[in-house]
Amino acid sequence: MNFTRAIVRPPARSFAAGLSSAGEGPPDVDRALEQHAAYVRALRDCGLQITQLQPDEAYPDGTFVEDTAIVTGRGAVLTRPGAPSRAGEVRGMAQYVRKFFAEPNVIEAPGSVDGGDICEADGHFLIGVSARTNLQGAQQLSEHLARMGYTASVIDITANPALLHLKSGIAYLGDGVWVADQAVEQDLRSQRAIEVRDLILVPAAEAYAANCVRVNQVVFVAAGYPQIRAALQSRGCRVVSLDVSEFKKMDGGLSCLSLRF
Ligand code: CIR
Repeated sequence: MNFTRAIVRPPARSFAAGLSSAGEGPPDVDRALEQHAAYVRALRDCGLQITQLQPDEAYPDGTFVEDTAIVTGRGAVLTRPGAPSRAGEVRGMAQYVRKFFAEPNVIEAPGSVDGGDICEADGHFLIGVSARTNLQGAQQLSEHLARMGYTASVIDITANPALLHLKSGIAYLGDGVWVADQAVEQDLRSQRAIEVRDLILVPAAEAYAANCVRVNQVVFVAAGYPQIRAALQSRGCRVVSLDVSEFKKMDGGLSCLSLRF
């Protein structure tokens, strides 16, 4: 898929009050803003037009915009995030999603979905059932996607608490190429509806780097993970390394910082 647009929201001054299990201490907000600006520049360098929302002090996790909507080539779904402190983020995002997608579908209670649990691979959507995305949410999302002509299947990651979201542990790079954490490798390989032609297994020491993102002709990878970088380059990928250390402190990564479509 060729992306032409992205929606982003820089972190608010309240960023450090967001949810985190990383145990790495509070993020430096000024540094996070610089890292976010570099991320946005990298998206622009890929030819994307950027819609940049204002930081919102009321939502310290609001910079992780990916969790609030699923945007596809055929329509959008506004999510219902699984963390109560993040529920209100969707309202702020909805008006922007509606600028680009007429009548987005919505996830309703008791369903919950975080966009970080959704991974698209050539028209098939893997839906992670996690501490944030429940079965009812996965079911509702599957039905919305089916009406758009997509297929979907579920991967249950609840037995892997180290993975906040499905995409904390996998990334699809196109052409049957996957990056995966060992914890989800077998689940991924057992999926019938996807092609796993090449799987880059992420070493435990570089687990965070599993959350990489293909943006048109390049792959964004977190800086500081040389094995993943080398594995991608050896396959001919053009890698863009981005320092997201301050977002890692808040359990976030490269994919969660934008909605790409
Ligand atoms: C949270 O716990 O919701 C945020 N601190 C991090 C969300 C990261 N989102 C993502 O990976 N899609």
